Amino acid sequence: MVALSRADTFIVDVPTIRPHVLAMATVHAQSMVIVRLTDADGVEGLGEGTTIGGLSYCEESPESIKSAIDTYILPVLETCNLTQVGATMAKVARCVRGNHFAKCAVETALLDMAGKRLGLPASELIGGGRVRDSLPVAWTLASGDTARDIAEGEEMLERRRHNIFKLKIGKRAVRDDVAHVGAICKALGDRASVRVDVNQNWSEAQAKLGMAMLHDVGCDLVEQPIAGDDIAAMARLSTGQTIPLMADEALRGPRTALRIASAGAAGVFALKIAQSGGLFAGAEVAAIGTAAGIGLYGGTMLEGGVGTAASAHVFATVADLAWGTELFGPLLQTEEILSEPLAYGDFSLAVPTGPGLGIALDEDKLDFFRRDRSRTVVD
Ligand code: MUC
Ligand code: MG
Repeated sequence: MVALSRADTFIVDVPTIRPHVLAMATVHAQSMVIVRLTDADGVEGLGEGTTIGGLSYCEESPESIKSAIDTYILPVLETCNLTQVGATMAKVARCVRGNHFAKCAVETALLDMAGKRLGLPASELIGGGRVRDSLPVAWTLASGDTARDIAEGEEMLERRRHNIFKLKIGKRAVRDDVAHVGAICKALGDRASVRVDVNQNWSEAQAKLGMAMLHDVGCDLVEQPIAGDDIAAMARLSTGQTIPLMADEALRGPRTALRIASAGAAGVFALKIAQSGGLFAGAEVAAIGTAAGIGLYGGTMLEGGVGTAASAHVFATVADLAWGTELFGPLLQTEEILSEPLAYGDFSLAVPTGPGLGIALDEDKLDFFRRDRSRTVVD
């Protein structure tokens, strides 16, 4: 039995390099819940729980993630043998319903510890193990301005950092949004794949029109055009349109994945570890998608370095990631809170190779961006 000896949770607010304009919120800073667990042998594990735009994306907020962990999950961990990650998370699941982001942060920390104990990367402890060392990475063009988005896309192509772009739409009239997407597709041409994310903001009728028009201007994929709980309408759009529909907010773990796959409600799955309820659950969603012939894409909640590394370890176990990933979260932030930043280049992210997550925190940066840090104001 290896017991928990110490647990710290912090909310860390790191500004973004520019406003990130989504249909439901404009992000100026990312608020990440960082979890650090230490066991009785002194082995340390890191996890992250991050959502987008307070409560505007889903039912969990940074504050609720921290409170669920502190108040309800840590007391369960105090009764567990932390070397048994599956058994520990099964006990957490019996005591805490929902709260997928909070559970994912804790499971991440446990897997980081397990990997360190065994001397293996976390990716070797998930599914069938690691099958790749690097992942293609998309960038989201979401400055809110077409000309600025084109300039940003050109710069990313020039630097060979990204050649897949996701545009955030759904705030304006459908025709205005399509004109914006069309201008970017025309400017970037064959050099890039352009996709959109509507973040559930269209009605079915708007989606029918929008998807047909987006196909005509050269857009490759439409993510969550309508409400994620309307699986019947997603199925109608998936069968009626040539452009593939990607499920994002609709996917909340293996059971929803099975329902969506059975209903033929999506051509592509956006895999998200936090939304799925953890790294193991994320891998199960991938397995269901693969079995159903659904294309896979590695999604993000705009996590920082810890959550991005955790996602990367899961996506590294997926044999066919036909649509790549969007693990660019740390690049959207002004500072990365890791002692050694994740390695991006040649349109890809290198999956860390060290034991566990293969990363470490920069303690000074963590201290600086912690929300609860007492700041001395000098006149
Ligand atoms: C989402 O809805 O997919 C992912 C990339 C991005 O820019 O926002 C996120 C959230
Ligand atoms: Mg999305």
